[in-house]
Amino acid sequence: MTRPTLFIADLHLDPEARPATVELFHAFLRGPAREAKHLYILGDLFEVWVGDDDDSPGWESIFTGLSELVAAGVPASFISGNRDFLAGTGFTERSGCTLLADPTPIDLYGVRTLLTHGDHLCIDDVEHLRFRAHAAQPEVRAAFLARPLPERQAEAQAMRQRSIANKQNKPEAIMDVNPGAVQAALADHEARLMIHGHTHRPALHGEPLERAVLGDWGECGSLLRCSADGTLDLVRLHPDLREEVMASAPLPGRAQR
Ligand SMILES: [Mn+2]
Repeated sequence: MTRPTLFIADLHLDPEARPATVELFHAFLRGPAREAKHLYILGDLFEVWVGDDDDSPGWESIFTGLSELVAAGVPASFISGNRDFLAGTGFTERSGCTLLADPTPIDLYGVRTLLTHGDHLCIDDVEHLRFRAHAAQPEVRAAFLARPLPERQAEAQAMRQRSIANKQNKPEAIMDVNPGAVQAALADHEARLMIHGHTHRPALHGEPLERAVLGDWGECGSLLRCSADGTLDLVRLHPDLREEVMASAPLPGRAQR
């Protein structure tokens, strides 16, 4: 029997501030993730990632957990988010994950599906996109990575404070994906379905299903499971690993085989 494919995003792992979420992630990696055909992590795995040389205590166990999953025969792929876009080859070597471009189309049991973190679809948030474009420049990245680790950590901390303050002044709609940007991305990649995170608004949109949005992790986890028979389940993962199905939909227009 073909195994299900799992998608997660926005864990915002922070071993110091939120150890319980890290514990739940470990339990997930040792438990439900082991049944998967493939695990896709669609960005913001870390609350913040300031460079692959970050050896803060706590990260290592997360890398070990991921590499144990991969060693057990479950490939894991990672698309970086706006919190961990500096994850590079050091991250992939330490975790065993494959790094994918944002966006990346995949064949999901016969359905062409576009995977993305999702923040590039929030085109109404001009300020955020300006920052992303700036930070994506190779020379800007190199200059930031050349600074001492403690300095980068302090800068990231300051940016987070500013971002929290900023969000309070932004209308809700600005921070959601733009429907036109979603349609354009689907058309560009000739995809039927999109799966993304970032907005922390877990839902299955469209009939037939067109867009699946992953939830963020806190006390509970959130995952999207696509079974080989073509059913997508949006699942809340409780701390005791109990799974609560929040929404279900069939894969859209699956090619007959
Ligand atoms: Mn994000």
